[in-house]
Amino acid sequence: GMYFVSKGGEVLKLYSEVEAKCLDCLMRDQLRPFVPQYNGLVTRGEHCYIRLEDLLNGLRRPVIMDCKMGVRTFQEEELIKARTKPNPRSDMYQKMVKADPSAPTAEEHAHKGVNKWRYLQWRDTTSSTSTLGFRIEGIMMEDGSVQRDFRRIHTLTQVTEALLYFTRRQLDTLNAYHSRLLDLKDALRGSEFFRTHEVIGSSLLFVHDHNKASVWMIDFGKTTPLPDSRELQHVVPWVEGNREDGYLIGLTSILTALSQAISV
Ligand code: 4IP
Ligand code: MN
Repeated sequence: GMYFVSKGGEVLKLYSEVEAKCLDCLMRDQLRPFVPQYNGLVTRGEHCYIRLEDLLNGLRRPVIMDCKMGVRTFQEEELIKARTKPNPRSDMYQKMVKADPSAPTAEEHAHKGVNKWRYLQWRDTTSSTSTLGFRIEGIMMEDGSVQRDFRRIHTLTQVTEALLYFTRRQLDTLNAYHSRLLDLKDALRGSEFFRTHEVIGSSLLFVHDHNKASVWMIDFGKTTPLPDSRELQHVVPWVEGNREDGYLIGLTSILTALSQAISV
């Protein structure tokens, strides 16, 4: 997403009604300690922004990893749109061809376009999203360089290797992440927000420097409340209509990979 850092230890993110509603809820939920502090809205020029705590504040040469959670990153409505009013996108077609020229179907090649659902699903199935319930979207190292090639990872062993690389095998850091995620798992279990929301396209942001490591839940632009007081389990496979997101499948995968990294 689009962020920029403003003065006073805050980050401004372009306003989304869906995300602002989630953050409002989250500030009153058990998950609050795992979400950046939300300070309301601000207008700058012609745009409205969400004001968030800058999670990098006070860190020296931080290292950052973004894990996109869940067994799918598209909303069910995207699938319905693809059927009822298809809108092949050329930007997504270009991104797909760049990664794998043989990925588009003959029809997609002919139109030089792919529907958003199809593009997002392709990303999900060519990464660990569909199988492990999360994927590493990117890692930023101390020098500010960003590495995005982890998106093609498929196996838990590869995830473990990525975690060892990301933490430079520092046991303190790995242990801190592991215990933070166990706390998160507990909080999710008791969270009203989590029970009643479909969490799609949200990330866990891993941040550490030489003496501190923490994990935060971010990005709620596609996280929506369920209708008719329905609730999700977050651990069962998705089939169209059940709206399950597989968030806890992903969290369990990361915890397993962390345990493996710690015992190397
Ligand atoms: C992006 O694809 C990401 O999936 C974005 O998700 C998604 O935004 C973009 O859709 C899509 O083009 P790549 O990462 O492969 O470039 P995120 O913002 O979570 O990174 P949304 O939030 O809409 O799914 P468009 O429609 O914004 O282009
Ligand atoms: Mn994101």
